[in-house]
Amino acid sequence: MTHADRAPIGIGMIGYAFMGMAHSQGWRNAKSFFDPKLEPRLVALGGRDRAKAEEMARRFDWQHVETDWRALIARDDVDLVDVCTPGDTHAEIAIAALAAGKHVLCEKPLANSVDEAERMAKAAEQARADGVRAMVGFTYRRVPALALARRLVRGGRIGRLRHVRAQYLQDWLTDPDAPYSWRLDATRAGSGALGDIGAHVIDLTQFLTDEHITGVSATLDTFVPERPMPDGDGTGQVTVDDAAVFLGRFSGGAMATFEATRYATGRKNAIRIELNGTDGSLAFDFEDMNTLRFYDASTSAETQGFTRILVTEPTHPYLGAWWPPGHLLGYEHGFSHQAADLLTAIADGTDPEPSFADGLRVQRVVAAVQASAAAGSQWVAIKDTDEAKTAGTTREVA
Ligand code: SOE
Repeated sequence: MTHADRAPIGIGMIGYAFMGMAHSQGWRNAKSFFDPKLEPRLVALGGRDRAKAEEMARRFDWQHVETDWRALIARDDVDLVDVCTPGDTHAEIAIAALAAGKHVLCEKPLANSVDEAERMAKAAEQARADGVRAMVGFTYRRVPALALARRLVRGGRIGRLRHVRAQYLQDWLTDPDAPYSWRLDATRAGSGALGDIGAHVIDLTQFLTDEHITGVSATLDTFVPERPMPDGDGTGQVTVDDAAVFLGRFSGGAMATFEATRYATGRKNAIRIELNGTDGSLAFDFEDMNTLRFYDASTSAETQGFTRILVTEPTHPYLGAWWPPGHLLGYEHGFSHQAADLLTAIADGTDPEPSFADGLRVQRVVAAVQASAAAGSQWVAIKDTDEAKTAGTTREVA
């Protein structure tokens, strides 16, 4: 197809902070490097503060600004709504956009509760009948090394899964004087480290293994219960977890350990995943995100060891669109992969992943972790809608 053949698709994005910036770059680079069948047009940027929104629209080449998200959704030149707002607004905005016939990309976690996530997943299923698509933004699935890991697991290269070890470690709240923010307010964020970064490793491990977490035993903690307001006027009560640690079981029987914390002093954005199977292991660390370590137990003892795969070959997921081997990718590239895959799904009439149903599945695990922690780390089983449907039973606790 030539440039003239590219059908345009109008993007309207609500929110322009960290995620708004990452998504803006993602849409632009998806167009430039992946040349999708639908050409994203950055039509409208939504933000309540017009001056700030106008500044970000100028910097990231958005054509128009709306200060009311409802007006943005109502625009005839907006075909897809990209929700980059705090979690307490995801359900209202996404459901309204789907009802208006707009495709939706919603940042993670999908929602602040299972109830909200269920309503969103139902709205997405209803809109799907009209060809409207919805995706939730668990972008780490689209780190090439992790997409390669999934390919190896699905190819049977590590055999039957025995252990899943997953951590998401940050340290931006270690200082007790770090200021209060919406992320520390349960009414805005739903939960703390658990739903913000724990949600990533919950989704990632279910993606990598193609299995579901069927139960958890958890503990949560809030180390600093009160923090100075950013404007210096008083303090705010922290009403979310600072750290989550939990055990889990996967539907294929594997044992799992999870950790999500904002107090891992010195760890800035360390996502560490290790999968141990009967025939091998895979290990990944986001702080070395272009490599994947693979242990193949079928090789001779003489040469056995973890291989350090540099995931920059054109045959590796997504790499064909970027640079020659050895020229590394970064955090922001996952947002281009996410945008490109969503545009392709819409153009092809297929279901983008992760779906809102995948997002709901993560929300159920988050709720089970909270329920377990509130019940003295009691084991909490998790209803899995798919299995419940087929088995005709509901193994629901959370
Ligand atoms: C938290 O600090 C955060 O910004 C998460 O909200 C993002 O999802 C993660 O990608 C980086 O860290």
